[in-house]
Amino acid sequence: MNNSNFQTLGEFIIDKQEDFSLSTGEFTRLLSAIRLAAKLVNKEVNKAGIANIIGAMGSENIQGENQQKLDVLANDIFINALTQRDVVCGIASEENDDFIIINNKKQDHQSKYVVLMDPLDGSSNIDVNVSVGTIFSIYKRISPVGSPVILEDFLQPGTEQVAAGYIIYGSSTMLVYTTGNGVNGFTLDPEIGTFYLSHPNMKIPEKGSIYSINEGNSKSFSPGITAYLEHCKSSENKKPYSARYIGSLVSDFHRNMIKGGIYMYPATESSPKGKLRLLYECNPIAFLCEQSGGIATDGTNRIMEIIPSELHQRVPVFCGCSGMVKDVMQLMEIHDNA
Ligand code: AHM
Ligand code: MG
Repeated sequence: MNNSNFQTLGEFIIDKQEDFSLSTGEFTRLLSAIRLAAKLVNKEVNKAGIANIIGAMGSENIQGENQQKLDVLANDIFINALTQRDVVCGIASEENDDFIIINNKKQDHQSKYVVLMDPLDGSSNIDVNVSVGTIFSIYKRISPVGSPVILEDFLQPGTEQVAAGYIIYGSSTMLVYTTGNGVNGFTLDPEIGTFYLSHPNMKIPEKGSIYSINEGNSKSFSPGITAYLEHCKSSENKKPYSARYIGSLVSDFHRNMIKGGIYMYPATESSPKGKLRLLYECNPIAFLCEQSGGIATDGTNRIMEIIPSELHQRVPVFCGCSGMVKDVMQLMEIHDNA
């Protein structure tokens, strides 16, 4: 294959920068830092299996350190890539209790962007060789430039996102992102370490026939959700929908976006507010979902309009094809509000 015919992610980012006449290049450099961190995490994820074998044999790495857990390593890689380039003034991560104030080489807190991320979502899947992902979300700070970031810079509703995306470390590695003008997907050529535009202007089908939910929790589902699951399996549809649940949000959402489907994580007995995090998982996925033509809701509210009250807030989530999400919302309206 002659890859030189295809647009690279780097070229795409620069082309888009030219759309903003007042652009300072800071956002372009921020996306470039994420692209670099994605490649570094990809390298680590790909060697996870062999590292385990070496680890199991009692070996240490070259510095004599024990193997670091991959989600912690991914967190460090993203934080380092972002802090070393003066492209963000703060980071909040699913891996850290509190947000991080950044004021590195460029003094006086001059950067205007904050990044919120789940550096390695679904990391329990690593040991069984199943795809995992990084999810990120970018906002402009609301506190004045020149001062340290504050909690309110991170507690903005998803509608304020400047960009959001994910990296899926799968049978191939892809970076998928939006800046509010549609969704574009880039596939990594691992031989030369370059992401190429492979999925321009991604659109989720209006209707689909795949449903993704941890049905093991079904005893604690509301009557509306139970009715929707019956609908998924019923012969009212041309044929029953297919159940597909990887247990790795990025992989389940990515598949549903391409093939058409719905992802659901409702409130359960053990997670009464839902399991997934509003800021690190639901908002960025909701932005991508809407930008590709889908819907993302907590059952009643648009995910991106929820006003966050804490960094690690959890919410129920239903996202995917608009037709499917409308169906489950309608059944919840009928059965759960009675
Ligand atoms: P994590 O952030 O601890 O990895 O948890 C998030 C993951 C999602 O990727 C996935 O969809 C969900 O948790 C699976 O949860 P469950 O095992 O309860 O079905
Ligand atoms: Mg997660």
